[in-house]
Amino acid sequence: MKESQLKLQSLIDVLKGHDVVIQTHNYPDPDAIATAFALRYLLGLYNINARCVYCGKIDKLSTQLMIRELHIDIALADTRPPRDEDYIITVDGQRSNSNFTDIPGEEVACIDHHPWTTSYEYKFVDHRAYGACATIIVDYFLDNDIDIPADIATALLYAIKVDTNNFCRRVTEEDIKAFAKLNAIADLKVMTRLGSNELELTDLRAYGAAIQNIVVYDVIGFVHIPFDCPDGLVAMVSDFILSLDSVELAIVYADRDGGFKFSVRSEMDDVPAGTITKMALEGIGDGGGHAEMAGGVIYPSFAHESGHNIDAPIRDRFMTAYKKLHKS
Ligand SMILES: [Mn+2]
Repeated sequence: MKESQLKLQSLIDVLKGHDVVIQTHNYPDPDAIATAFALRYLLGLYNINARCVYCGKIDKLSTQLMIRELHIDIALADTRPPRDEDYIITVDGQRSNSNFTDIPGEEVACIDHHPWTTSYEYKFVDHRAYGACATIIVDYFLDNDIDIPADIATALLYAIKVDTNNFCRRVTEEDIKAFAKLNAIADLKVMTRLGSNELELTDLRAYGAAIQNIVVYDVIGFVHIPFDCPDGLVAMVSDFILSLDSVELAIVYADRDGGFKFSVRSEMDDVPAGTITKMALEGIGDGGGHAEMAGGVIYPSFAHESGHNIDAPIRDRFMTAYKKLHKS
């Protein structure tokens, strides 16, 4: 039997007879949403009743467009909270990650592609270091010879495209295989519409601030966006700064509820984004993630202590961590 046949079977065994809630990470992105959407359909084929929930907000218009165009049924967890006896599957992230709100119900399963950081013991785990979490679900369909409906194929295809930054980030052979299969089924008109609506007019304010405020030390580009913006936008600005030829490490942060929200990108082998973010924010916040991309926060209490001059201590912390990691 193929790996994904066994995996799907053992997931079904765990869930059988329970009401299931599929929880994405907070402020879900296309990968989290597509994974939940496709998994719900798949479980339905095995007579398991599941629904998809998230916490936070769906803050990007292109992600809202994806939900509308593909008729994806996902709701705020608060609108109908799970019951304590419900079984929860966390997708595209793990319980006790800072971007997973603890909702009622028992977390029994996790399907994720991020570095494994939780010590929580799930009854079922499918963790694979693919470029997109969606690719794991595609394997379930393919290895079990299950047809993929067009809406679901389109969501999964878009998820892989976005999460791998158009096949430029952490792509594996499985992502490419999945993409090839999905491309033959997906609604390519919807794909085009999603792809051509990724930038919003209000996003330009953040890009404008980035262009104005960028400071480059060595190969590190620092940007402070002096207002609150959605996580996805901070990430897009970080990608944008990394695309500068002189920048190999992008550190972008925006004001958030009296503290700061970080998005970090690295193309340096010896300076993983997750590691430097964790080191730099230790004691004043929290952070972590992949070698190429990471996120983090500074708590409001620290931002208060530092008063107006917040940029200098932030840069110092990252430079100190950088010097420890970077050889030569
Ligand atoms: Mn993902």
